[in-house]
Amino acid sequence: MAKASIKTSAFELAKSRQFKAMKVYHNMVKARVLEQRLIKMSKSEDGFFWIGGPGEEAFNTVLGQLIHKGQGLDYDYMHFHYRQSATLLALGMPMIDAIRQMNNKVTDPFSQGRNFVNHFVKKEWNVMPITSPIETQYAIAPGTAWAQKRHGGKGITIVTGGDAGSAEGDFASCLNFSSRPGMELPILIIVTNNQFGISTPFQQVHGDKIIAKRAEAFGIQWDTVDGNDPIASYNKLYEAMEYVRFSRRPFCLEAYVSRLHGHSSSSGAAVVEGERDCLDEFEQFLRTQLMIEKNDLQEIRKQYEQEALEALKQVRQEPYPDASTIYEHTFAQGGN
Ligand SMILES: Cc1ncc(C[n+]2csc(CCOP(=O)(O)OP(=O)(O)O)c2C)c(N)n1
Ligand SMILES: [Mg+2]
Repeated sequence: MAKASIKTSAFELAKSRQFKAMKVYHNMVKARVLEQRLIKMSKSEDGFFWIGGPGEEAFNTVLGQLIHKGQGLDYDYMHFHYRQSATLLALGMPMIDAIRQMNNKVTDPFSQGRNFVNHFVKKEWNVMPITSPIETQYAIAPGTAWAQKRHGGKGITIVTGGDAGSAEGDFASCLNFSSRPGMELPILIIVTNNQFGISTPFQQVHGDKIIAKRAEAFGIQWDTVDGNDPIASYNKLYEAMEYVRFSRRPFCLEAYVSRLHGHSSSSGAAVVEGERDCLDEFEQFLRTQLMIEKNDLQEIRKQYEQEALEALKQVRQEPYPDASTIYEHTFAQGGN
């Protein structure tokens, strides 16, 4: 079988005028380098558990670039999955903050060292808490979309999750709540299909060949996209987001992505042979279509590797949370 690669031509790239190739590349490399650093931390004494997004950098980077970032109903709300580091970086998260959460330091701005890595939350940017129980975000997301429908304006809600999780009832609830006649919601429902739920292959457990097509039964428009191609992803996301933003109706998009290091540190986090690598493919594209030199690309990577290393050195010096704070920010304040 021929090796799959980016199908977009330079002409199509030129057509999508707002796509900034080097800006996308920078963020993709930064995200890959960050995740590789986090994996190394999980194998040394710098972290306990890793889960993250190597293989989703193309799709998640352009998603982040298209989001209207801000606080409150006039901006986009995000209900994300745990493979979304590239999106947070594209929104402006410093690399060091993810490293702080991985190292369980009190300086971690998302959970003060208490949650797993890649479990972001940021009120100022409308990033709702990422949870370990999968798919719950699909049942919750219509809540912000509903508030935005009533509020008016151009803010939309975006929810992401995996293929396996779409088998849970929360996904059906999301389709149902987003499409009630006369109360259709401004929500972009994204499924990132990496063909696996931990160790269960997609083909063994899904009678539905195209997950997004399930939206059709609810009168929701849907589409699929090659999530390994940042240009195709940009164009498709741009169209889908414009549709939701201006029609105030839902849209369901399924992106086919890779899972380059397996499920998590629980499955070893080793490189998986045979998966498409969006970064390799985009580098190839930049070199052949835009004549960018290999050395220049390598320099960019080195720069982010240095940033990640310096960040780790700094984070190692930072304090852990104090045991006395264990019940803060829980339902059982004070432990009662
Ligand atoms: C409600 C719930 N059920 C089961 C699990 C265990 N679990 C963690 S990740 C995962 C697989 C998720 O697969 P998918 O939705 O395809 O997302 P991916 O990890 O592939 O991105 C499962 C079953 C969980 N965390 N929460
Ligand atoms: Mg999956």
